[in-house]
Amino acid sequence: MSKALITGIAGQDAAYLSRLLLDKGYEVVGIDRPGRPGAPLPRLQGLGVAGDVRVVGLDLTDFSGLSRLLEREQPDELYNLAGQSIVRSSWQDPIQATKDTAQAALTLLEALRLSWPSARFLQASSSEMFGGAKQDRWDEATPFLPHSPYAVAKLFAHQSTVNYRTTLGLHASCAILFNHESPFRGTDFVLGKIADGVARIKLGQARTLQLGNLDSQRDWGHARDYVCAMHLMLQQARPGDYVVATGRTATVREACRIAFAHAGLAMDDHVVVDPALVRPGEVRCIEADASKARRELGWEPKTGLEDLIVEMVEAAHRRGGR
Ligand code: F7E
Repeated sequence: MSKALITGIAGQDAAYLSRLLLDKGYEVVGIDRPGRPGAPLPRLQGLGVAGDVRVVGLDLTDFSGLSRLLEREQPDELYNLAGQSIVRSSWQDPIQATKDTAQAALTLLEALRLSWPSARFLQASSSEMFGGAKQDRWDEATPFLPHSPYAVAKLFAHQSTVNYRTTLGLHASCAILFNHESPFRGTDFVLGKIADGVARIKLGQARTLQLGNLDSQRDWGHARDYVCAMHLMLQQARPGDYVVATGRTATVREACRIAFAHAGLAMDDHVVVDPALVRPGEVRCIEADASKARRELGWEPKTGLEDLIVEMVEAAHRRGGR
């Protein structure tokens, strides 16, 4: 039986990855923040796997704690999905964001190198690392130009992973993940906020939905599909870096129209632009090119934008708004 260690076990991606790996017969151990022993993990519960994942609490910058954990668990695969994920919040506490994302990844890599180098390592990198890249098509060769403390920290973790692979020979890979969502997404993210807002309007709990830049563009996929790419990456004989995206870019306005139309509502009657929500230094995403993942991994996203949004709106409606 293969064993996987997953950091950030409370998060959306860890829930889908746990489900995938358990279905494949893996033993799954999750790492949560310390000081939350026995705390409920609603996303694991939502996918029916809370009882099947063994959870340990550990600070990911605790080098000796991580080394002891690796020696004890001896995992075949280690997925680093931990870190603060709200880009805007990284401006409020850039030092903590850097510790959680950059220092934690380096500590994991160093503990792996010294204690259990045979494990295969996956770093969850982000398309935010491209930031202000001038190209219209973003792939693995596009130069990085990070725009936020979040993106700078992600880039440090990404380059450290590349470094441990190319210089020290670890089987270490980076999934350069574009936006990926699911019904587990909270209202800090635009699709989660739209799904929640539409459900609340439909249920008569609200009349308007305040949003920022409606012309902003993103490539949105389903988290359930993206964890399949992560798993496939660690099954390859040679490690590497892969863009994980659908290849379809849409505006926030388009996502909104799909969500409101599904609920039988007219977006223009309810959406209000709040200038305070418009981001300065917005990341511009024109087109993501995931052809390397399709070609080398045989990976294909199964869920399109419409189905993703419908799943999110229906889940928010069932929850009865938040
Ligand atoms: O913003 C615009 C906003 O907050 C998407 C994280 O998973 O993906 C995510 O980061 C777009 C932006 O995600 C609102 O300006 C308009 O253009 O859903 P988001 P994000 O910042 O792209 C990357 C790849 C990650 O790595 C991150 O961890 O939507 N937008 N109006 C809004 N965004 C929010 N949150 N709220 C609004 O009212």
